[in-house]
Amino acid sequence: MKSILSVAASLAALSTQVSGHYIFDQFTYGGTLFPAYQYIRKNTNDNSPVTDLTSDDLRCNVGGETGGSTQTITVKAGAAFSFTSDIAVYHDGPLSMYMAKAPSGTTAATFDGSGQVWFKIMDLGPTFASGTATWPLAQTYSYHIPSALPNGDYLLRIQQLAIHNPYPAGTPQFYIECAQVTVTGGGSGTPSPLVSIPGFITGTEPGYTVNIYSDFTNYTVPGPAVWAGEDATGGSGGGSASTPAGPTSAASTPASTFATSVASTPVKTSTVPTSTGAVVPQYGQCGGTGWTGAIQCAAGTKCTASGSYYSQCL
Ligand SMILES: *[C@@H]1O[C@H](CO)[C@@H](O)[C@H](O)[C@H]1NC(C)=O
Ligand SMILES: [Cu+2]
Repeated sequence: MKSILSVAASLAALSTQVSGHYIFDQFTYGGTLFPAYQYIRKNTNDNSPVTDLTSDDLRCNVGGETGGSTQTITVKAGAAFSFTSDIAVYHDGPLSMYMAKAPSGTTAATFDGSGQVWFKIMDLGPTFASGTATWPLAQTYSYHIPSALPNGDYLLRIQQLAIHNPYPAGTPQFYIECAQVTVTGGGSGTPSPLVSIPGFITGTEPGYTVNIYSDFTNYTVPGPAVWAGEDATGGSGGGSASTPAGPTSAASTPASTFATSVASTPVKTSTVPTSTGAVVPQYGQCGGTGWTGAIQCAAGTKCTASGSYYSQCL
């Protein structure tokens, strides 16, 4: 016979599961939204976050040390992809994407993500307007494989850092998944800076400790800087056996896929800028405090922050 305590414990466990949150279980490439976990590592913690800053689970979520039955998808440098969650992200916080090359002797399916191997390819922080922050809450997050990325097997990691329960009373939550990709048509760039996960966020960063409900006027996404040369056209053209990811793939990819786009189902309806809006030309403003205009940069340019107050397409 169950004691009251054990019943309470099972109820608590149940409600932990049910009150879980969201999970990026679907990958889109080449216009196809693939079934859950086909190319994304299957985690074993349902849709719950990781909160331990020292845990290896921060790499590819709980249960994501290796690929299991997850397949690896071939993607072209420069091409667009998306991660989609089961329900739209609804906890305030920034979103980032990282990649790590599988060292020789490993594949995207077998690599555990250990070592100082991770680099960041995109960040999405809040926009500030009239003292109100608007977070990039959505169900689908799109970006592109960096055109300067060398060919090979990579883990492609999405991370939403939920900071809706401010530290230290609350603990920020990491919602993470890893896709397994083989990059072709790549360039000759050298991704940097490289960081280790765990270790890349120590818990002292303002973007981790901030109270978003009090005097919240600027924000820096935690973790390393985004790889600055990710879309630089590779060297002098000779030398590499790989197909340059040049005009061909750029021309066949719509301009919007080169912007940091937040696609579909914004949770906060009124204030999420654009997604259907205009494309901002090179040097045009695409973000910053108070900015409510278009945020999608023209093909070949990227929305780059010059501090929190002004971002332009460069
Ligand atoms: C906002 O900017 C100030 C001044 O640069 C800085 O000290 C603070 O850490 C920033 N806050 C966040 C949350 O990034
Ligand atoms: Cu939650």
